Amino acid sequence: MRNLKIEDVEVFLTSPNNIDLVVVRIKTNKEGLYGLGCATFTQRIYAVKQAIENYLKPFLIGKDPANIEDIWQSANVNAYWRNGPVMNNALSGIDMALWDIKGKVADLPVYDLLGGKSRDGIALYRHADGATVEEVEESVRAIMSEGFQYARCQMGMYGGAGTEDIGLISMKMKKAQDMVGKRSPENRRPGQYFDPDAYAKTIESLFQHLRESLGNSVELIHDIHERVTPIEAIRLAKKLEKYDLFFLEDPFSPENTEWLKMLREQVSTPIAMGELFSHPNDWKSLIANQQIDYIRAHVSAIGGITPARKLASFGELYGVRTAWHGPGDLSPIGTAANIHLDFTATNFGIQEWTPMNDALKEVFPGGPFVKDGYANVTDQPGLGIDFIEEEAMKYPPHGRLPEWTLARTPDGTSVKP
Ligand code: GCO
Ligand code: MG
Repeated sequence: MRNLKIEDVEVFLTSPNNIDLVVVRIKTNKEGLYGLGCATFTQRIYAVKQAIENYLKPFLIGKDPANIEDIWQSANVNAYWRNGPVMNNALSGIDMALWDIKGKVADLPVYDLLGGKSRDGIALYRHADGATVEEVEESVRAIMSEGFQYARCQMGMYGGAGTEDIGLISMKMKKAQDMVGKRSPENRRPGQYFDPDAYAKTIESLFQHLRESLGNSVELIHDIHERVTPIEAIRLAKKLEKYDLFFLEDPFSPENTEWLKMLREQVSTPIAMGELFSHPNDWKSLIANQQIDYIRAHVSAIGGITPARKLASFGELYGVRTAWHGPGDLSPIGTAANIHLDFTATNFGIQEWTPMNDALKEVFPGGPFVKDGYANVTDQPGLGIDFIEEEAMKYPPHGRLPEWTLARTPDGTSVKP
């Protein structure tokens, strides 16, 4: 479309599912033509909002929204220092909104712009959790009864920490917390305590129980979430190998990926990593050296659809499949972007799925829907999802720091969450 210009860039903070989300809306000079993007870095929402309003908005006003690649590249480098989750999320809000606009102009869904559908539905995995092996089994069975064939299984959440409600799933797991508490010195400082050694010793019993009770009727996933030392992660991976996991996620932190070489020499369980990645150097050598099997990048944290489709193609060359991050701290616009990418990438692996509550559906009508364990999208142009500002305003952001990220071991040491 000729003579199209970006006229306004707006940022909205909202929390319909009790988790702070960041939404970007780009308006054009054509009446009613706008695009939507997800810029959710839930732990730093105000930083992302400021980055967009103070730096990206003035850079974008008056530009032609058709030039997505040029806008992405120039906005990425015009601060000279680049990458990082704040700036990447800000850029993602813009990038997704521009793809949305392009789809609306072309009257085509984004998956068509990206090459068309490679499959008929997007296989999803859901989260199962519980305080005991029986509770986790029950949680997996509930997921299976809804038609899902893949379940990520934790016991007492990450590292067995247990949690009241971290916003991702709600469970009463005070028991586990209290047990760790008994092993701490007096006057322990605030935080979410967990015991990495106890976790490493007990988690095998969960998968033994699940395979005994469920057989091979479901694919099982586990997220170590960087909660143990690297060598303990290797020991853990070896113990879990016989349970045929679909993948084991984040055995190491991004700072410790050198250990993957040692892990790969000893265990053939597929490895998934990447939700914390925000710089191309985080994934380049891991993919080129076949050290991971699934790339878990959080699409908005790497800068949006533009870099994500390149990352997917890069993985294709090396047999690495996609498993885009899909937690609760992602707006349904981000979920829609994931699903459009999933439809097109030939090396799609699996998609993490967090169910939406009614409030989310009212704020973000349209978008992906689920049937029998598979996600799909309508053939509406663009990302196919809308944003109702008046509904969003009913759910102001909390703006507080989540408590679960203050992870501590029994002696009080602060560790990676
Ligand atoms: C996952 C993740 C998330 C993160 C969360 C951080 O695999 O789904 O580990 O649950 O912990 O997105 O804010
Ligand atoms: Mg994870």
